[in-house]
Amino acid sequence: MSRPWLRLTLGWAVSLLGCFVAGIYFQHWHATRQLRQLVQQDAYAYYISPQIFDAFSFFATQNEQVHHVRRIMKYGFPGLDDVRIYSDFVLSYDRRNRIAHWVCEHLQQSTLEGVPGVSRASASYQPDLSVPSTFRASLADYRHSGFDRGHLAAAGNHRSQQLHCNETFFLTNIAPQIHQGFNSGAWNKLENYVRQLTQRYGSVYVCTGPLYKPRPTQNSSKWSLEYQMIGSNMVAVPTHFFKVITIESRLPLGKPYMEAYVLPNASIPEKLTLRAFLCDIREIEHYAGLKFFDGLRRSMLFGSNYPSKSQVFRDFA
Ligand SMILES: *[C@@H]1O[C@H](CO)[C@@H](O)[C@H](O)[C@H]1NC(C)=O
Ligand SMILES: *[C@@H]1O[C@H](CO)[C@@H](O)[C@H](O)[C@H]1NC(C)=O
Ligand SMILES: CC(=O)N[C@H]1CO[C@H](CO)[C@@H](O)[C@@H]1O
Repeated sequence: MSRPWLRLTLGWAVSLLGCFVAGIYFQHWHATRQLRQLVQQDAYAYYISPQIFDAFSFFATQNEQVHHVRRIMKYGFPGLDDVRIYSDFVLSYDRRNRIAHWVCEHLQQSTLEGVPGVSRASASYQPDLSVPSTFRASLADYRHSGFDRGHLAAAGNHRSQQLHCNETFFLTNIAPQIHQGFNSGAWNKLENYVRQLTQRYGSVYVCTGPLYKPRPTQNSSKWSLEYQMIGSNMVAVPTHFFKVITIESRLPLGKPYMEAYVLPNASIPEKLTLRAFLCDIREIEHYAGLKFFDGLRRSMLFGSNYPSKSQVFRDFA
């Protein structure tokens, strides 16, 4: 057999193999993209995604989006109602009340430090158009309502990219809050406290949301729930707001520490310390119908018996 023949055959074989590999690669790329979209839209798909992506790791593509959701939601979803994924936080939207059920963030020192040029001054409040208009809050609902547009995931926690900061201004992450003594007072203090924890311990998971707490009626034998609604879209004004905080230990194999705060949506006297608002996590779960950091076995948690005094807080008080 002459050598040109051999060369030709070899050339054919190589290009055939090339096409074959390119075909597989394209199919794989296409399927991965579809899968990624599904995982973003469907919380169940998210749950089983590790197995699927393991099976797909042949061409090891970078799943940036999936990766960040898995990082933020490391300890599990508090609930699965209308889960929405943003670039630096994840939330569940309450269509009936037009505000979130919960918003989860993972804070690290790097995201707090901020990058020059990234600022909340260049962000603006806006409705999230991905929410169906029937269930969407609008800017007009808040106008002249007497309430602040209060952040659930704080803008100051997301300063590594302008997009991250911008997204905290979507009305899905906003709730009506009293200005005096709350949004500009105790709530702000709580947000600062969470950032201090992050500076000190390095990795902090925060879940924030509204509560609608019933009160005993005059006769005390019955309970009733009353809350305001603002604007033509009837955006609920929660009676309380909560933050559930999980602090990861710096020590290898160290246990995470967990604590929670509940603040009434009211003007809170400045002399009250945050410590006065420490709350049993099970109480929040009871009123919110959520389950926090279910991925952590509670018995594994330091402080999981919810002491009335916060160990961590002592460092900051
Ligand atoms: C952030 O929001 C501002 C104002 O809405 C807009 O001009 C800017 O392009 C946004 N930046 C990014 C990165 O999305
Ligand atoms: C309290 O109880 C009395 C009768 O015992 C009843 O007439 C009244 O309506 C009750 N008030 C409320 C607020 O339920
Ligand atoms: C405006 C409003 O509804 N404020 C409420 C916030 O929550 C506290 C505690 O339930 C109520 O006392 C306020 O009336």
